[in-house]
Amino acid sequence: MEKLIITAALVGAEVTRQQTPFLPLSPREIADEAKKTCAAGASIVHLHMRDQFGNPSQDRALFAEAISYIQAETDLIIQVSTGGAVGMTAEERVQPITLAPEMASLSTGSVNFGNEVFSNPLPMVREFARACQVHHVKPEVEVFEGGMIQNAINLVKQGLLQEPLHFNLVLGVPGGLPATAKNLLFLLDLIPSASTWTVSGIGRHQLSMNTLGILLGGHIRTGFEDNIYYLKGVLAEGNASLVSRLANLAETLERPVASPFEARKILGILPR
Ligand code: KMH
Ligand code: ZN
Repeated sequence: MEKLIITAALVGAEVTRQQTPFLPLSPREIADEAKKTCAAGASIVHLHMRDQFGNPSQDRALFAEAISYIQAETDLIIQVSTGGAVGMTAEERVQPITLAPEMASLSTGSVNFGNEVFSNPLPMVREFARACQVHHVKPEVEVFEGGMIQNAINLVKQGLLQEPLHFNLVLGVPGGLPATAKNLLFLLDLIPSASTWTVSGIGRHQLSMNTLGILLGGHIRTGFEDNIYYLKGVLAEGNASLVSRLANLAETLERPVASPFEARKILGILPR
């Protein structure tokens, strides 16, 4: 099996300081958190930003500030979000791609998201895929439902995505595909055989989905974006504690953890 890539999704768009006091918010806090997760075994950070009030923001300048700290202080692969938060416009969401990070998330379809809808009409998805091409950004295809995989395959046929694709299979979003082993295997059956993949489990499903990812030869995503608890009722005191638990588990299961350099090789990302 390949070495294991651990992605740390540090902050997301939905979690609040009321829910956990350990949530990083400012670019400086997010960069400090990135450094700690790097030391713990992460090789990719998935980034969202927050404004001065802690609200989700896709502001280019906020991303630029956090990215400049992270690049100066670590060799992490930076993956910006193009998902942003429910209700944001396409113009808002696409902003961080123009900074030409190494990676960006790209959701290839719409899904119910709690009581709301995470809306990704195909013309907008095509526009984001084109922006990734223009800025030489490797997309991570975010999948919340099986149909999103076929949409990604169609984008390959249209020349807007290149194989091998890299997927993040997100299970357990309320309104999306539930987090079960059977559903993960169902999604794995749908992705093209040359693809790489990572798995995210939401809330209490994070550890079980990550464990399956390690055992099945995929890669894994953890972090506060998906889950804030270390154990039932016990908050994780930082993203790094979630990362190091997985790094230890992977070592126990004899699946060595990839460095950022090794992760670039696995994903076919050329060093800048
Ligand atoms: N915040 C969610 C609505 C992404 O980063 O690409 C969408 C999301 C996906 O977080
Ligand atoms: Zn995200």
